[in-house]
Amino acid sequence: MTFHEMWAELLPIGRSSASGGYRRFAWTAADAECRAWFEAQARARGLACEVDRNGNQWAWLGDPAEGDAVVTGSHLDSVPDGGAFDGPLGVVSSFAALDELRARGAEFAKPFAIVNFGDEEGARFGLACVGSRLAAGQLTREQAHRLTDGDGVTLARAMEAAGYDPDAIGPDPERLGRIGAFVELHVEQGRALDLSGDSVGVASAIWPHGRWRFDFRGEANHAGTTRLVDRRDPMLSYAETVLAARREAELAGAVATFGKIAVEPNGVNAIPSLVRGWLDSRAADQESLDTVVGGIEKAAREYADKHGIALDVVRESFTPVVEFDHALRDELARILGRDEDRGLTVPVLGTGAGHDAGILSGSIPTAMLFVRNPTGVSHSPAEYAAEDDCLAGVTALADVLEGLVCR
Ligand code: HGY
Ligand code: MN
Ligand code: MN
Repeated sequence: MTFHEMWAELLPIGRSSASGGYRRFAWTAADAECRAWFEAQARARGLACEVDRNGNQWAWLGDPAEGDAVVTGSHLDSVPDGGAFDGPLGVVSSFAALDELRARGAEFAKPFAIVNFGDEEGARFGLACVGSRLAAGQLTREQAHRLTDGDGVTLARAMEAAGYDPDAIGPDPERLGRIGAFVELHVEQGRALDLSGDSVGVASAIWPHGRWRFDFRGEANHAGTTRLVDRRDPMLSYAETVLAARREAELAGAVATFGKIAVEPNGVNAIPSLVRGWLDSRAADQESLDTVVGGIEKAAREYADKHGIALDVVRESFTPVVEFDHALRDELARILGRDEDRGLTVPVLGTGAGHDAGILSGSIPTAMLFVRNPTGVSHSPAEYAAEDDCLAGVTALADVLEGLVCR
């Protein structure tokens, strides 16, 4: 099956006809369909399929027990109304790159695998990269069991309902110890490659990033009869905090986003009793991120006091800065830039987006390839990459894998 055919087969799964975006959330029917697709692709290529204790899917060529394996892959889940490329491009390209290697007659000197990490986006349970975090020991079973979706369903119950054992989840050092290199191909979530005029780039680093929950508690009351001076309206403090987030981020050259909100009782004619807003913030370095989030929290407390509002701020997740393995990064750049007389032509870029490769970088050597995104738009139905660039990405991934696995 060609790249194009694989892409077409995956395209309808979990797509909302209303928005045109994807709703492939962890442990839902759409997720199960994606997983079935992955398994079918693996089996069609004679790969041995296994699901690890954390629900990540692996497709093996060769015996993993030999060690020093070369692994590639990404994720198939999405954010709410996400695009088609974030995640799936890496998985489809991995199968296509394997096909290209076989067509080249490549001889695999090491075990090789393609992986689909579970719940990368954290769209349902609020924490990103759950599958890789569990494997790397960066999230405990107890913490994972406590994660709850918007309907009050725990991650443990959701896993169980999908046919997986939530009591089996936990660190997987032995599995990770067998991997010599993990390479994740991903659509770029920015315009650096578009601006440099390149189809493919290599990742240097991931900005430190995290998610914080701000609970503003006031007093529910009648929207028509409560005098303005008598109100304790948490929406006001929340709104002022959103503006403060923008200001603080601008000052530090960082980003800060309130992209999700829950309001109680959520009635048009009721002053809210609770406004819960989730902040996502990222910066080039830890110090800037601390400054931004500290500044936002300080402003939020002032606004809350002004309106008689109680405020709780909880850090729900945090991922420190990731510097991808320098030797592997340089090897990728060397492989991809090898046939020119003009020096290194492959751009090496940092990103503000999180990835499983970033989580795993604390345990094993990891690297990433980015494919040009002409608009830079991501986490939106408008996310796009041209087919020519996707195919250039497949060739680049095949070149890299050939360099790593065939020697
Ligand atoms: O949110 C992120 O950066 C990632 O795409 N999970
Ligand atoms: Mn994403
Ligand atoms: Mn992704």
